[in-house]
Amino acid sequence: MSITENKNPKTKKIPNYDHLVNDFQTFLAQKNYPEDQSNGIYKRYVNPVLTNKHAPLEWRYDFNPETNPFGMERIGINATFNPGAIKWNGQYILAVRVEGNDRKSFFALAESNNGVDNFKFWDKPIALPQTHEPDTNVYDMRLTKHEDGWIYGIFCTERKDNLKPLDTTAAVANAGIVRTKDLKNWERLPDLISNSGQQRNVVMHPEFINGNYALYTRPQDGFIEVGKGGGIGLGYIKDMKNPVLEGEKIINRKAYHTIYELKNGLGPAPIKTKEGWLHLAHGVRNTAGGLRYTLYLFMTALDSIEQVIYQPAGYFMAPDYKETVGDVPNVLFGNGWILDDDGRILIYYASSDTRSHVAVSSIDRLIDYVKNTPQDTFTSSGSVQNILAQIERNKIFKDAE
Ligand code: M1P
Repeated sequence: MSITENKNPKTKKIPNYDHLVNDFQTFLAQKNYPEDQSNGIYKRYVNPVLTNKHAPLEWRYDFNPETNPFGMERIGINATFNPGAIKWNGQYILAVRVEGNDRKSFFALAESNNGVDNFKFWDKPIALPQTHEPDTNVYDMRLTKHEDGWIYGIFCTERKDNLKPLDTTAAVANAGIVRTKDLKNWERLPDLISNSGQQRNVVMHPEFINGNYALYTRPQDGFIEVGKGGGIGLGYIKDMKNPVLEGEKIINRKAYHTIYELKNGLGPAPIKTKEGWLHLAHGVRNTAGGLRYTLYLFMTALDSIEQVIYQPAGYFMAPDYKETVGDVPNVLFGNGWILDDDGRILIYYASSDTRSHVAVSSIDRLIDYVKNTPQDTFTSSGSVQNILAQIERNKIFKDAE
């Protein structure tokens, strides 16, 4: 196909963006609704809260007719996923992993006044300050409002593994750290210094523990494989300007024949409840169809954050049929949630590394869920025993009918 350019300035058409702008505004104004069906634990909302179509037109189009005579999209946005979350000045803010068609991801904040629809990106993405060793790619920011008065953003920074110069896929992952007081000005701190070769899924605990910062980690041997390491770790840092991780130990291990058999990692910072610290995490297992990522919950003790006191068996949320489809199929990943003033918990999660969603529950429901859902027995016969015991307990209700 050949394109003939109209070189006559009198008859030259100027691209008209009115239609695009109107469609974009209509799209952003769409209402979202909870699904009719629920398991009583949480309710999913029907529409994703953020997709690549939410990216502002100014990011994607060059509106100058001289430099963009065909009105073409210049910079494509591929995906908007794995958002960190915070409620700030009454607004629900997501720190989104936005990925361009060039595969690079970056962070951009999106805001809504109700947390379930009408999310709108701020005008500009975050221009992340760099360390002496520039990031090649950054992703999955966890936001923690710490009692020291700062909001910390801990994310994965990925760089080429220079020890394997001939392998163009070899990478090293570590935790990058920024902090802010207004979500506009970000101070970059040095990257995490730990004993592990690689780190991903690093999350800051919101309170000091014995005067130290506490960080959840996920030490791993390789970029993808956790190897002989893995599990959700916990370590301590004295000074965030020199973030040397000390005393790292695994508090939530991966285990054979579970949903976190291959690897696991913490999601957002835990929520403090009257019963303990509530955690959202992801577990990964291998299947004939590739890796499957699901979300699970556990709770640690208020007086000892290293101690898991409740952990229901199996997953809390798994990809539904639509969610299994995307760039990396069969993945749910959640690194942001908000405890609202009325006890609602808005769980932000992404499906298949492509788009972001919300599901809503409450603090009371999730405490009940972690305390009263049977724990893993690690055997089929144990699972059957759990069902038989429940049937037995239910008898008195059936007999009373
Ligand atoms: O592709 C699924 C996820 O893979 C990684 O998570 P993890 O380190 O736990 O395997 C991350 O790249 C994450 O962003 C991604 O969603």
